[in-house]
Amino acid sequence: MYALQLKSYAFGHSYILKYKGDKMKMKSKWWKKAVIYQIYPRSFQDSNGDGIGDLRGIIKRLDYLAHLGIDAIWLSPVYASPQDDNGYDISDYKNIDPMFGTMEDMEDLITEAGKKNIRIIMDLVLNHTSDEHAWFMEAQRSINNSYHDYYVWRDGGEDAPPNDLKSVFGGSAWEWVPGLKQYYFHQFSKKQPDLNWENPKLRQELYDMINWWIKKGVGGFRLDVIDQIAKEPDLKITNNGPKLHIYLRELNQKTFGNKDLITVGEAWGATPELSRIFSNPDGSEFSMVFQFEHIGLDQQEGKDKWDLFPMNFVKLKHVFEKWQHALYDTGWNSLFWNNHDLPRAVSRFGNDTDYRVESAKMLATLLHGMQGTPYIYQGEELGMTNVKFSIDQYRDIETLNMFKERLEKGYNKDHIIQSLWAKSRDNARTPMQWDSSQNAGFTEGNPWIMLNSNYKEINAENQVSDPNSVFSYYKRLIQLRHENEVLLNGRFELLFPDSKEIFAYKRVFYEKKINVYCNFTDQNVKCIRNIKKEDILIMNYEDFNKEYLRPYEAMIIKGYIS
Ligand code: TEU
Ligand code: CA
Repeated sequence: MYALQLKSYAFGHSYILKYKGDKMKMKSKWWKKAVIYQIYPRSFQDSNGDGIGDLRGIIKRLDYLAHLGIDAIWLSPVYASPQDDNGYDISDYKNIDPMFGTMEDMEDLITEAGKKNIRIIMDLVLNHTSDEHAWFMEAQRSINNSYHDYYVWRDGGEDAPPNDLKSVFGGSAWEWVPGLKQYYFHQFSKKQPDLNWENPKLRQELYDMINWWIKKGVGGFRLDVIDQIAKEPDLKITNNGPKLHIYLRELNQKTFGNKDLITVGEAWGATPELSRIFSNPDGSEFSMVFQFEHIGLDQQEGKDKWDLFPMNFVKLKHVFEKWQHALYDTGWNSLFWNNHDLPRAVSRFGNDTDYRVESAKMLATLLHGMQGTPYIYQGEELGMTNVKFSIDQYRDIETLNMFKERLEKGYNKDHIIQSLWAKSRDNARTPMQWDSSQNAGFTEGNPWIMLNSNYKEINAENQVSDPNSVFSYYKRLIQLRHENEVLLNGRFELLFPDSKEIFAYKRVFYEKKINVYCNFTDQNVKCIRNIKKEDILIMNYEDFNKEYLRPYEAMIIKGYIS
């Protein structure tokens, strides 16, 4: 196995040497071959019985992650926080919330993970802080306070906000502070005031904080809503503001720019053109961004995610094709189906009843066959599913606000609940399903949010030892990504672009190629392929058939350009 890895590395390298200087550096970046695993700490593993996952819990599960074979963990925020938005409201960037443990636990996690060659990617929230952050407490005291300008303030009369900009979580984006006779701007909850990036002192404080984390030995950063930092609220510009790339280049130069770290910016407003700037191979901004175009295809046009609509499958293919082409050699893609804000992939894009295992593997094949860095969201590797809660079982601020708002607007309650079952962020936040014991081995106490009742059937213990499980399939896929140079470097070519059932594509690297075939339906679909058993790199059925693809069948086949 090791020899094989070396060989493919050597091959990649000789190719690199023939290539232009800049690209040489680029091709050898570790994060291009890496598979990242996202942990939502409060739902991963509790170690002290308080019902909330914590850092000691993660340390306990590092063997599981090493066994899966991932290269890095993206850790959703564990900093001190009032938890209004589950940690995305930070009150102290340089402290760990006691709920999750101590700074010593954090350092242990970095060290222990490092021993298993797993890097820790911190989640940086630089667009806003908590309203309980010391800066905001000061800022609120008086308009002459030196921290006042760390946030975005505007004059206005009571009940007359500067404009009608809305918060992502509902209601106005402006909050009135009577003592100051001013409004502050918040794109998320009112407990998440936006930072003012116009202020160079604020920017420098953020850079110092980031460098402090870099010194602790982290492997990189995921940057929360980073395309929203350069807002111009008077012009109603929230993302991609005119100064965005000036700020990002400064951020890069003052912190991670010359370090061997992975950086991934969350950018809901990213287009392919913008993403070439964000992920420019010259390293001036980030390694890559999360863009969400494939995530918005199952909602009514011009409406929001709650307004459900059947997904346009052909469009999905073309969206992936567009991004694969656009960033080839000019940037880098991140590959993901889900995260802590999104529904479970198998429920959303697959079939979580009759073909749960097949479709979970199919989705994994489809994504991991493309060019980019794949992200696995905790539990995805088990084929965990969405949950059908009643309203009192939901915990997420976005969900609860939306429910209230839509009820007030006169929406039918059952209709709202249908939207929540499909799209609530809590679908992704039910506790990790470790085994079939009480609370799935997540906690010995009362879990902060209910478990998905299917944990006796879907859990890690069942799957780790089963060679046919979703888990074992992910493990093999990850291995393949580490070894296969066509997966790393090959260009992308969509096959059967108009098929309404099959998602298939080629990856081509010099004379080598691979073909990826995925059936997106629960029917047999005709698809004639000339396959030899020895060329199959991975497949989700035990045998193969040259004439048709069975329900949710998927395979990756290697070959040569003839
Ligand atoms: O998410 C950004 C964001 O815009 C989401 O809130 C998204 O709009 C929503 O989930 C889709 O309906 C990031 C974090 O990932 C999220 O968890 C935070 O709540 C948010 O930023 C604020 O920090
Ligand atoms: Ca705990």
